[in-house]
Parts: sequence; structure tokens; C-alpha cells
Amino acid sequence: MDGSTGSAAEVRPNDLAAYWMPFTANRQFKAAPRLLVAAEGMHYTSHDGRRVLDGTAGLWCCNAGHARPKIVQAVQRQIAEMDYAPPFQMGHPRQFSLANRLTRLMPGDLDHVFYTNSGSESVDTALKIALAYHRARGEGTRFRFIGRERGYHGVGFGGLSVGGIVGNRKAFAPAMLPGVDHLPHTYNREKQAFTRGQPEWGAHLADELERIVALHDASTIAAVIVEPVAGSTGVLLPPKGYLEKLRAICDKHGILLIFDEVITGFGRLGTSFAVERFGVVPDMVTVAKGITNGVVPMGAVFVRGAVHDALMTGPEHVIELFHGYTYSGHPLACAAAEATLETYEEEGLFERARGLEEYWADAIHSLKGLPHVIDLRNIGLVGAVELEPRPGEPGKRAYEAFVKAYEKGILVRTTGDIIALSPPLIIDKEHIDELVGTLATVLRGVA
Ligand code: PXG
Repeated sequence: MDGSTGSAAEVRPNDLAAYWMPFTANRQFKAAPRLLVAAEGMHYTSHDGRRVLDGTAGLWCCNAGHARPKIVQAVQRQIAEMDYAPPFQMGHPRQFSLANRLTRLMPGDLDHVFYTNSGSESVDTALKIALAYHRARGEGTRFRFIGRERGYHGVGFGGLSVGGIVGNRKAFAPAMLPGVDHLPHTYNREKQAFTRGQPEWGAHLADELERIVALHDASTIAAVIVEPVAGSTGVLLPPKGYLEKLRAICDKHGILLIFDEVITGFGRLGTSFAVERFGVVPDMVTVAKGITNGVVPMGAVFVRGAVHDALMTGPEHVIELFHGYTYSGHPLACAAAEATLETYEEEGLFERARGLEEYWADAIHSLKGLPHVIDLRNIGLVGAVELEPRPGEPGKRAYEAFVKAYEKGILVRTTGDIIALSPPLIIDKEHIDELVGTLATVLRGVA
């Protein structure tokens, strides 16, 4: 570095070097880039002009499909009317109307909403609310969080600490939160392989929480956080009865239960949230992604009335929670979210996902017997195809399948040697046939 700031006259090629891509093998990508340049409905357009069927709703977020006119227009109108409003000590009407609309989707007393800009921020916010809640009630000794192996809760230091994906954690090990334990993950191929929906085996794994409580004492534990269905780590479903047990153990010991529904929220499981699908009500729910159909960054934390109210104490002129973001409840995000929720409702997209679940499950499980397929999993409009890793080269087989699939016109997502599918909820049966049929062809051709 010579310290110069450069000038317009300096020749800077418009190459791919300057952009450091997230969660991407940068050098591999830049040697053979894949760029998307347009999107509409169920399809992307690639830079070489091909239509690509979206098998992943972007990244689990565009649940209503792409370029939906109502959402586009709502954002356009909002930016012209009011582009930004400060969120601290000021408000704008849409923050309130959206919060009311959102809480109507939740059962019971999950009736307060705190806005963030991403899933990672939602998770860190929920963890902070848990600490503040216990402290406000005179139980400040409760500082521990319990996450789960193979959990993904974003990339903030809080989310990383409770997360359980070693590749995400190891480089940052010195900066993990203190006092975090992990439940065992719930996946066991021997007992569960090729199950449709929730596996029968594994509810007893929730009893590990009792063991952790016995080790540390409940008076030191603030909250348990889990994804109702683990997404990023390769679609791991909760065994029947597992979430119910977690709820009961948390209740018994005064521990808050947080569901991370960044992926499972907004219709992905054929219901508004996993809370509804599984009939288990946690104390907080973290969301993002589908809240705006992915079009403007936004996240939120649903908080139970009792947790919220415990913090609404002290002198009324004092800030109750010292936490928030410059873009909390951004007008564009709120406008996008309201139009998104209207679209979900008007088009009955959650019910649509539920109605397609059997067809989707049949399609996913039709891949049984194809080369290297060692497990297939499904729920709602989520599917996973687990491949046998190549000896000594974990992840390579699935990555090759992903590239071949893209070349053949379908976008899928891989994590390790697992291919995950999570299409927009507007998908129809022909698209499902195309998506799974193309994937079958790809799998037959992958060495
Ligand atoms: N919690 C869960 C359950 C998630 O799935 C986050 C938190 C973090 O959200 P943000 O908005 O901060 O990225 C997520 C994100 C994948 C994949 O490959 C999934 C996510 C992110 C990146 C890749 O499945 N989910």
C-alpha cells in the first residue's frame, strides 16, 4: 500500500477482485462466476441470459416469489413519501401497523415486536432481552445460554456462540460468549433415514437439557435457543415430542425458550410459523428473511407480554432497553413487510404450501435409490437430499451437483454434502416436477 487515495484518472479494471463475497469460496467463484441479473415469479435470469428455476426462494426468503407488483409498488411509494425516519425517540405509523399485523399471526401472548435488520441481529437481540428480563426480575444470576449442536443462529458473536456449526465457530473461538452449553443435535441416520416429515425417534434428546440444568443449576441459565427445524445445517427435523419436552423443561426451571424461525417463519412449513405447526409456544421468536419477502433487509423478535412487561418498570422517562439499530423499523422495510404479509394472505400462500406438501414429499422421496443418496428429508416446502461424501473431500460432491444443476437451469443450495430445497411458496406441481426431475438427472451424472 502506498497510502495514495487514487484518482479518477487511475485505471481500475471493473474486475471481480474488489468485492469480498460472504460465505463464498472467493477464488473458486471468481474463476467461474455465476451472476444473476433479473428475477420474476419463480425464475432468475443468469448473466448469460438463461432462465433459472428458483429452488431456494433466493436464500430461504422470497416466499412469495420475485418482483411481486404489490411489494414493488409499496416500496416505490414509500421511498418517495418518506425515505427514512429516526427510530429512537421517534416513530412512524407503519412501524406500529406492521407490529399489529405481525402479532396477529402469532398465538397467545407473543404480542410484542422488536425490529432488527437481519436474522443475526434478531438472535443477538433476543439473547440480550433474555438477560435484561432476568435482571429486571432480580434474577441476574441467570447468564447462561443453551444452544444446540449443528444450530445456525447467524454470525453475530451471540448467535455464533449459541450456534453449533464448527466451521463458523473455530476461527472466532476466543470471542465466544462465556457460559454457553449445547444440546445434542437431533439427527441420527440409522434411526431416521428416509423419514417423511418428523422422525419418531429422538424426543428423549431433549432430556439432555435436564442434565445441563443439573450441572449448572437453573438459577444460572437464562435461555434455550433452537431452530424448530434446523435449516442451514441441512434440514434437521424435530423428532415427534421433542419441542414439547424442551418447553416443559424450560417451564419447570424458569428458563426462557427462544425459537429461531428465520427460516421456518412465514409459511415455509405450511403454517404461519413453526409455533403453529408444532403447537409449541416459546417466549420469543426470532424472524427475518420472509418478513419482507427478502426485498428489503429486516428482522424482528416476537416477545411474550410477560417478558416485555417485566422491563416496562422504573421511572417512565428512562429508556427500558438500551438496544436498537439505526435502521430498526426502516420505512422501506415496513412498507415491504406490510405488502408482503398482504400478498401471503390474499394469495393464501401458507395454505398453498401446506396443500402441496404431500406432492412435494413424494417428489423428494422419489430420489431414493439414485447414486450416492443416503437420506431424504422433508417438511412443508423444505426438502433435503443428503449425499455420501467423497472420501477425503467433504462437500465436493454436493458442490458439483449444485454447479451442474445451475447449468441445467435450477438453483439449489448446498451445505456440506446436503442439497437443500426451499422454493417460493407460489411453486406449482409442474415446477416441482422440473426441479426434482432436473436434480435427478444431475445426481445420475455426478461421480
Ligand atoms: N437464524 C437462522 C435460523 C438462519 O437460518 C440466521 C439466523 C441469520 O440471518 P441473517 O439474516 O443474519 O443471515 C439464519 C440465516 C443456508 C443459509 O445456506 C441460511 C442462512 C444464511 C446463510 C445461508 O441455508 N440463514
